[in-house]
Amino acid sequence: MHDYFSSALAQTDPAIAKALNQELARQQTQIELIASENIVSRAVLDALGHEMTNKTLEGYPGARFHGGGQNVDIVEQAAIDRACELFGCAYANVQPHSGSQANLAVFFALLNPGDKVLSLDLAAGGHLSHGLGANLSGRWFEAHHYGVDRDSGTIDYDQVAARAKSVRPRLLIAGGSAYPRILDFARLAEIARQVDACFLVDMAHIAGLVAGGVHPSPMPHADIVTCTTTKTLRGPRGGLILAREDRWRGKLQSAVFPGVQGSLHTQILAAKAVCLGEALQPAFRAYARQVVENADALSRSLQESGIKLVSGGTDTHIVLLDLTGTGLSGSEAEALLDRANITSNRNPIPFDNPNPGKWVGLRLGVSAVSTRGFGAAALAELGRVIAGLLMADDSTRDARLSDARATTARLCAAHPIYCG
Ligand code: DSN
Repeated sequence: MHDYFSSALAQTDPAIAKALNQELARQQTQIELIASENIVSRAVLDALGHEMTNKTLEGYPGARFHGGGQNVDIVEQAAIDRACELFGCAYANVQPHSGSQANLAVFFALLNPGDKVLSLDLAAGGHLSHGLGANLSGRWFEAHHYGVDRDSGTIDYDQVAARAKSVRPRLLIAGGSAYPRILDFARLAEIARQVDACFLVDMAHIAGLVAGGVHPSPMPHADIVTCTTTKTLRGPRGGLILAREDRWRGKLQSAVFPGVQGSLHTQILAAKAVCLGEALQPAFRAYARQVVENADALSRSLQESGIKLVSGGTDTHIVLLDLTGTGLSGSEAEALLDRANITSNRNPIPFDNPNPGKWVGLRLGVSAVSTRGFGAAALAELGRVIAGLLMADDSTRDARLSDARATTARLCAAHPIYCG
């Protein structure tokens, strides 16, 4: 007989408990190199699993549509205050359920259906919520894109300026999911000003690097900034909307609720507050420094081993491999690394085939392994192992896979997670 309030999941639902345990074991024994992933603290996990999940609440602190919200008010206000302190902004909305929801709310706040937006092309590292045809942002708004220079793989700001002059967008968007280089926020803001566009920076991937002081902040330049609390910020799944000035408050508050969302994910608000509090600690700056040092070590090691990188390197946590010289597609490379217990994802590279099955990019990111305690020497070793696998032929592949598995096991054992 199970007791509803006290029986553990393993007793009440063994099938799901087993899958969860297998997932924990997978994370403990695999090297996580997906650039959008990280490893949250026990404190964040405690908040995520808290009974606060039972609370239904709409509205904002002090102005709710349900009773009993006093404790969630404390949590949400703490998250707002910490976000403002961390990023140096006057406005923060901590309710978006994801980065895409945050972007959708900004579209809803600033644009009318059919208005023009100008954003980084998906294959050049942009994001689907910035105007992809299959996404609401591209279906209900007129999306135009700028790309990167074919030779350097980096944004050609003159081209962005020319595109902005011809398109005349209402919203210029910077940021994305796979651009490995520092963005020139001042230049992009100037381009937006010249065409009377609002300037949105989606810093989902780099928020933790900005918070940790190793990437320039978009805050002095952007009208509005969105991000996720996952990825480099090392928190729960969810989004934030931030603004340097308070002038957008009314529009943004009502765009999130009731515009595109209803009630809060209350336990996630608590986890966001915890992660933002962690990011304000000096240890977070050390973590952020380690992330860029590790990405640099991985990028150098891959290149020294003969692998080509988009833009020739990285300034962030992202390393984007151009597999054209290896004969592998992104999917094949992803599957090969998976056999060595290294997790990654296929990705387009600039000017890539639109068919995902034919993409020739592989995206790696070093946030999770940096959280885990890997240093630059481990990343250099991983670079050699990965390059060896990607360039193996039929006569060498099995031996290299076996060596790679041994390396993965050794590194994971040396840097355990969630023990005890
Ligand atoms: N945008 C996706 C990524 O970067 O992997 C999910 O966050």
